[in-house]
Amino acid sequence: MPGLIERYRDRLPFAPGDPVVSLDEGATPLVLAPRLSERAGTEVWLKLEGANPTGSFKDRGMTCAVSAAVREGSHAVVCASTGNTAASTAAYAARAGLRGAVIVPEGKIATGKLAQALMHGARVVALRGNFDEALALVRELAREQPISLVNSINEFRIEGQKTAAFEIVEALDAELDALCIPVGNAGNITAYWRGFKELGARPRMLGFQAAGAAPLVRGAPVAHPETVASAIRIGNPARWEEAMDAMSSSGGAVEAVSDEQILAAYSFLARSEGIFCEPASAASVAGLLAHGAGDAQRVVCVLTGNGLKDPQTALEQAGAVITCEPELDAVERAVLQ
Ligand code: AN7
Repeated sequence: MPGLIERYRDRLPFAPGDPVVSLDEGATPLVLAPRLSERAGTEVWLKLEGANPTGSFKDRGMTCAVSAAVREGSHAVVCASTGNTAASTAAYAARAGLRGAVIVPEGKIATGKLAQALMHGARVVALRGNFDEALALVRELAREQPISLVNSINEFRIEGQKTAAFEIVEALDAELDALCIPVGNAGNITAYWRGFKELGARPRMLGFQAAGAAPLVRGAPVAHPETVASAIRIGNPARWEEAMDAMSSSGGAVEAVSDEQILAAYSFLARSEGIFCEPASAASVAGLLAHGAGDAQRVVCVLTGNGLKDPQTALEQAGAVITCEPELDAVERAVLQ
């Protein structure tokens, strides 16, 4: 399958002949979740964005942002990130032959994401501060230097990410009543709503934030956001107004879910649906289970990132391995008991 820009060129700000930096992102699976549907009392589908090339939905926006940076003659791309944007920026910068630099909160990004950013050769800066401080600093940096900022305040990011909504509308023939989605910096919910509106679909947009990092729910920025879902540990979302508009004009809502609810949904998806997403992604399912989706008959939950990104949280949640002597009896007992 060709990448997003080629598939949706007529709906994206790229002309034929423009440079395209792609890893064949998008075209991710949309799978029915029978056990989750039973628990939620409605038909639930899961959009597996962890199947993108770097393991998260960020690649949809990054193919557009980095292609535009090349078109503009940029030599470097930079972002602030809780991890996934950093991994995606680093990969697409490598692909384009651009310098990549990422600013992440020190000690607060999942191991897999750090490994990705470093392997792709980006300059990785660990800030002694949180994501919101990092974003404020890169915004200033990009004003003063000829560098492309590829956070979701970059319009090309939103344009690329709206294609996930196109894929859902195509797959379900526009028959969906609600979309459940985790909200951090609020770029993705903004992008989905734009994509749905462009195709004339109007599902209720149900955004979910971690309780310790829920500025949109509280109606005020959170100075010291905290949650096990490190990807959405964000206290002052850049796309605040647009996210609130998406939820209010679609008849949706924004709600909080506790870390406990997030981890329960994370384990349930892995054990009962065979789907390993990262904790932040499970906030969409936790939200559906905790708050419902009104009278929606068909719901899509967006699983934004792959579980392999964060092996540490997984190992803390999962059962222990069983050690065993190399003898048949012992193996038989270990396997069958
Ligand atoms: C797995 O990587 O902000 O509401 O810097 O990685 O569009 O911010 C990540 C966000 C949900 C929230 N799920 O999306 C970053 C970053 C996962 C994420 C979100 C993120 P937005």
